Amino acid sequence: MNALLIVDVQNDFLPGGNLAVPKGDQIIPIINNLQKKFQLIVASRDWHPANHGSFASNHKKQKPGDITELNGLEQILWPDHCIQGSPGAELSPLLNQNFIQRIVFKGSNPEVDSYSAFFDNGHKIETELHSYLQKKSVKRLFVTGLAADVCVWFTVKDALHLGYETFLITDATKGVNINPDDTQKALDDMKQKGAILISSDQVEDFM
Ligand code: VGL
Ligand code: ZN
Repeated sequence: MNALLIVDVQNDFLPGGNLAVPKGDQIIPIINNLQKKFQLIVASRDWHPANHGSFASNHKKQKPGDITELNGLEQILWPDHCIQGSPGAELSPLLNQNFIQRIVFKGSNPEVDSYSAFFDNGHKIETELHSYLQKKSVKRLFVTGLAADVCVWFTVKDALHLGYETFLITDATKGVNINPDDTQKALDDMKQKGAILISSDQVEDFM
């Protein structure tokens, strides 16, 4: 079975949001179009409590972009984003949600960040994504969404570890680029680790 995974296409990651990915909105029509080609579509949502340890606002004298340590893990501090129940945490109203069979929430533990849709950053707690995909006999995972150099990157790395044939759809993702070349580095790393980078018009060739 093939599955389409839509990572964190939430208002806070889109232009106008608190942690906007430049041009992040441009991927939405591409994802909506891709959905027509899949029988199984799953999505993730970043879902933080207001006291989340990844927010600069919860650390004294720190600002977004600063690097700190959170329970032994290096942590970039972010602006407040995707606070549970807030409009910024909603999936974009422009994203077609009618065919999404399962939504995985991540980042609820204030003590640890959770970039990947599969595991927290300490690889201690697993979301239900892997067991769900296993139940559906998914072998090939096609990854889209935001941000290419953060949550999409970590999700792809975990998908490869877990043994999925993992495709990154390059025109259906965009990076936040805290440093200008972050997205290129993330794409190179995914490819080096075994992900297959394709454009949305190539998807059928790999199904
Ligand atoms: C994300 C930064 C912080 C993402 C989530 O979805 O890429 N980035 N939390
Ligand atoms: Zn987050």
